[in-house]
Amino acid sequence: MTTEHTTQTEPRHLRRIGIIWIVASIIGDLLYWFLVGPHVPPGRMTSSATSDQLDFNILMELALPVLFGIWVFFGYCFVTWRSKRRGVAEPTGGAAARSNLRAQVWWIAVSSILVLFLAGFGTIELIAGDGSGGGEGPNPVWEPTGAVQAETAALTSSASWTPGTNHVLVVQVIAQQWKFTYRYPQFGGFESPQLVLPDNTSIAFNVTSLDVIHSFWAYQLEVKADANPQENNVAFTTTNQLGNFTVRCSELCGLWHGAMYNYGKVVSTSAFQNWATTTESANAANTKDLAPFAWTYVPDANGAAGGYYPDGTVTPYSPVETYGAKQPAS
Ligand SMILES: [Cu+2]
Repeated sequence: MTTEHTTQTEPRHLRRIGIIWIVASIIGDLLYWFLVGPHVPPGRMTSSATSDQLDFNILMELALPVLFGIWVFFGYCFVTWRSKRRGVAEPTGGAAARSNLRAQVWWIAVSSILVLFLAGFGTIELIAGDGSGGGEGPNPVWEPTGAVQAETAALTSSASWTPGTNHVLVVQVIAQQWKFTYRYPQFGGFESPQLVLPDNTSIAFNVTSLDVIHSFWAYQLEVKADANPQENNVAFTTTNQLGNFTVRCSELCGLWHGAMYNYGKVVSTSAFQNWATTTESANAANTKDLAPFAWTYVPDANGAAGGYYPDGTVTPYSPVETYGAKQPAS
C-alpha cells in the first residue's frame, strides 16, 4: 500500500502497537504454558521439582509479554516508519516519547509492579512449603508433618518405616572424596552406594560430609544441600513420580570432583520395602562394623574397620586418632 503525503491524520500507532502486543502476548503465553511448560526442567518428580517448574513457568509467562513488547514495537517501527520507495525521504517517525508524562508514568509503574511482584513471589516461593529454599539447613524453617518424630526416632534402634501419610523416610547422605553413600536409619542403619526412594513419600535428607565440603544435588528431585563436615544439613521433598534421577556433587571438592556422581531411583513403596529389607539383611554383617548411626561423623583411619565414628565420641586430630598410621609409642 502506498500512501501519498497528505494532510490526513496519523493513525493511532500506540493503540495499534498495544493491540498487536496483547494478541501476541496471549498467544505466546498460551503456547508456552501448554506446549513448553510441562517439559521445563527439573520436571515433576517431587513436590519441590513441581513447585520449581511452576515458578519457572510463571516467570516465563511474565517475561514473554516484556519480550513481545520489545519485538512488536521494533517490528512496527520497522514496517511503519521506513522509506517505502526509493528516492523518497524517510519519514521522521511519530511523536517524541521524551517528556510524554503518560508514557513515563506507565513505564515506571508497570516495571515497578512487575519487579516488586517478582521479588515478593520469588521470596515466598523460596520459603513456602515445597520451595527449593524451604526446610533446608541445620535448623529448617519448616518441617513436613511427621519429620521431627521420624528424625528423633532415627537415632534409636527401634526406628522403622512403613508406607503411609506422615511416615517420613529418613535418608542420610554421606559425602566423601569422591562418592556419596546413603544410610537408612529406619532399616537398621545400613549403608548403600545406591539411593533408592519410595514413591509418594516425604523424604528427610540429612546431608553430611566426612571430609571436605561437598554438595548433594539430586537434579530431578530438585534437592540441593551442602554437605559440610560435622554439620547435619536437612532438606525435604516428597516423591510423586517413579523414575531415575542423577546425583552430582555440586561443590568443587578436589581432583575427582567431576567424577563424583551416581544415579538413584524412585520406585513403588512395595518395591522399596522389598529392596530395603533385602539390603538390610544382606548388609547385616557390614552394618555391624559401621559406626552407629549418628547425624555427623568424624573419619578415623585407625577406627576399628568402620573408618568413621559418630562425631563427639573421638577427637579427630588427637595423636592416636589421626589419619594414617598410629603414632609410634614414644
Ligand atoms: Cu564432592
